[in-house]
Amino acid sequence: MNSVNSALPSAPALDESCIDTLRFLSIDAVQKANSGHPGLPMGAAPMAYVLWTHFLKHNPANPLWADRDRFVLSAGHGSMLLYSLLHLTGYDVPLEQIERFRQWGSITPGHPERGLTPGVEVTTGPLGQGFANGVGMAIAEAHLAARYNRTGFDIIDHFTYAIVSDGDLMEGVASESASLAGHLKLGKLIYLYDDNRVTLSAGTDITFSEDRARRFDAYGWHTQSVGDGNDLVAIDHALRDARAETTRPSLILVRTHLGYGSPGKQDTFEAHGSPLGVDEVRATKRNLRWPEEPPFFIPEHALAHFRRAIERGARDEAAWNSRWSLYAEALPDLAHELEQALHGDLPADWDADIPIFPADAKGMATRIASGKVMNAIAPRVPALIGGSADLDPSTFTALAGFGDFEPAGASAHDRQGSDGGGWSLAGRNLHFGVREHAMGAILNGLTAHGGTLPFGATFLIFSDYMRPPMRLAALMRLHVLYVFTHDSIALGEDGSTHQPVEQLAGLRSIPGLIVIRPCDANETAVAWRVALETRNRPIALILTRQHVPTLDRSEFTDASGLRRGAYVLADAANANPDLILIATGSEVGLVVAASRQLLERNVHARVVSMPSWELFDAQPVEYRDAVLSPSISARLAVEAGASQGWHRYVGNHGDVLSVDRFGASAPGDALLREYGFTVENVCRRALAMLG
Ligand SMILES: Cc1ncc(C[n+]2csc(CCOP(=O)(O)OP(=O)(O)O)c2C)c(N)n1
Repeated sequence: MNSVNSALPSAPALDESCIDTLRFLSIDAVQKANSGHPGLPMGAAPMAYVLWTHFLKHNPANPLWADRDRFVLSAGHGSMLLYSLLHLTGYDVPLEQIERFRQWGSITPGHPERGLTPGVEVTTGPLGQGFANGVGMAIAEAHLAARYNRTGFDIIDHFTYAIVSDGDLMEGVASESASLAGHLKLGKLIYLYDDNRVTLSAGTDITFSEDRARRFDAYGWHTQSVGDGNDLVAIDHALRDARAETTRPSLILVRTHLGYGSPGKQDTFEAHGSPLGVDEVRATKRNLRWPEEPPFFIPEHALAHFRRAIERGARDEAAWNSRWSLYAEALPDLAHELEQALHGDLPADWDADIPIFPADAKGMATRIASGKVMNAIAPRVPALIGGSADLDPSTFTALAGFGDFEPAGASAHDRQGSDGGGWSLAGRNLHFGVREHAMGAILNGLTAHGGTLPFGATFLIFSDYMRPPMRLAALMRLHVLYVFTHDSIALGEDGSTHQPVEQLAGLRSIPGLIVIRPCDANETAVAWRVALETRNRPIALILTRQHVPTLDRSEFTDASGLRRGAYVLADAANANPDLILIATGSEVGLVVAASRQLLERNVHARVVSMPSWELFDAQPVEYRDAVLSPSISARLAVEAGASQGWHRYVGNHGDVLSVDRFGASAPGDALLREYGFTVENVCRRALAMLG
């Protein structure tokens, strides 16, 4: 655990000057950009100052140091506060970049973006996401500490802090993740709540009147209130108490004022999201006794004070490095394993136990094959952790015998739902509860933290509940895995509410997300290989509830063709196809059967398995043309989902057998029949296309 730097107030005039530097850098940048959010930085500057100069363990020279404290500005619209902190404490965020806030090519975008600006841990802006990301980071810390720390070697030992706002606390994902964080007793999670009681369009008195402290008390959080957001000593004390509280996450409610210091706009929603205006900036500077000129003024003594972070950071990291050396010497295997996990590298032979599934006409649901593959991978890939949103028995995502993630002291002999291996913070099975949205955002926090390769599972239909964090995972280029089962109307009796129709099209529209819908057990195994080997992108595996035949790969092309997104599973016997049948997932078996029947009528079909558009689109044009030969315009795509997007592959003369209406409650076989997913209908559509 890092020590606290020094007691507050250090020197009241210096503190004040540093805080005003944060405030005015922020509002000058917003004013110059003529766009942005000045209000939050002005009110929250004191708490940010206390946290960053007195508590936060970080090294501006190495923003990726593994054991740094994590800081999330969940209210991403207050980005200028974060950029000011990064610049002042010595990150590679030069003043020119502050002056180029929100401009083309700058590293200071409107909302903080991971990967663009050194020191930005996660992309925030969609309110509530950062709140839940922090929960994921704290889970990562607690889990890695439980697995890798040894007596005398606290290799993983840091806090996760965030500044959260009214909007963050109003969003449902904050409630979901706060509930889980309280349950998990994440004692090293500390949030400062910028309680300014104003949002974008009004005061919170018209929308948000519950007692926030009692709400978080009820979640099992430790709550404290600071009545005056400018009271540095009170903030300092609250942060100390929060750090001392080891069994509950902390929320510190700090009463602040939006647009603090602005004579005309403080406490009004006008201060939230528009520049104050040249005159009001001047009036605010006068009010807080700050030089009106030049803009972007940074007093030398303030800069020097902030920049002490560089020396402190170097010292803290050096101390950690020597601890690491001793650790690596004493426990080389453990150190190697952790290092690999932190780098996101796969161990040698990680895939040695992935099974090859024998051909089987009755086959196996791809969700079941997936479960077998995961359990073959898990012993060899220690970083693989995850779970489902209360659907383990359906998604087959339990890692059997690898423990259940629960706080220490949770005696659980008689608990239901164990995946075996004991309940502890070292458990690799995460039980998210019925909280898909939080699950998605927590997965982002886990990957952003580093050291784990997380997966989350639910029914494909409920991926809708996870869409905001999935989009952010893609935007942040995070290696997060999603296992979505029950992937079509064929799931049957649960009916239209549970039957995905437009979800595949929706997921495929997210830039950067790789969607893979394997056709059988062996494609599922290859899909898992791709999922683990791919770095810097999220991957969604789309799996069936129902059995699908395991294809005989001595007859059909090897399942490794999945790596290229689409491949010729079986070409026309005469090597001169009349048409191409394209299918994904459970519909591949159907088109294989149809191709046989067409052959009896002397119609020669090429069968293409197309598990992933994204992987296929990334292939060179020669390969794509070899699979979907431009000379063959008769193409029928078959997928039990919305047709949107398929015309790009079947062309103007092609056809799509799809589901463009909602499903219904009936046995899966009956539904497939009613919706036209039969050999006869595929043949009929194929023949119609050929005229
Ligand atoms: C999910 C989501 N919905 C809406 C917005 C648009 N928005 C940005 S800030 C804001 C109001 C936030 O108020 P608060 O969190 O109190 O921030 P403050 O006014 O203190 O700056 C809104 C609605 C958003 N960024 N994210």
